[in-house]
Amino acid sequence: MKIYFCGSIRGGRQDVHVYQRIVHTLQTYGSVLTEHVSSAELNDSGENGTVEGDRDIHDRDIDWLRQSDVVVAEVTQPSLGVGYELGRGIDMKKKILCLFRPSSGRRLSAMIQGAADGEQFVVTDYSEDEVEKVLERFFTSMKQS
Ligand code: 6IA
Repeated sequence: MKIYFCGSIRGGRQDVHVYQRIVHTLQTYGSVLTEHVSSAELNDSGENGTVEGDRDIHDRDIDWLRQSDVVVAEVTQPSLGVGYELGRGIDMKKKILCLFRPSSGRRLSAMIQGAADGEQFVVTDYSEDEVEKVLERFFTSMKQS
């Protein structure tokens, strides 16, 4: 299974340790095309020393999104790029799981919360120590449907 993981980069890297835990768990379910999103070396300017233009990043990511079987997004840290990927993913009729931590004190955008239909587009509140449990529940229900 090809998994596309979304998490904030230029939107802010505060949650990178959570992204690492999610990606580590996702790797037990399939191949994560966007593992670099959880890299601690990637800063909030979205650079890691590689010379890569924004258009190349965009085109490669959209190509991976197209190839993916499922999209998992950590949406607690607001990110324009993640919101964009989710919109494109909905259009491509991808199965999508959004993970939000209410303990952040934030409120999730109505455009994400309001898109939830409980089937194709699932939004789940969770806490960091529930990552493994929440993903297990999601992938088990995916297998059954
Ligand atoms: O607006 P943001 O930068 O927060 O958007 C984050 C989302 O866009 C992530 O889910 C990524 O899939 C995608 N994205 C944004 N910047 C990059 C990027 N930068 N590389 C790959 N995906 C990106 C360059 C890093 C590279 C040199 C390793």
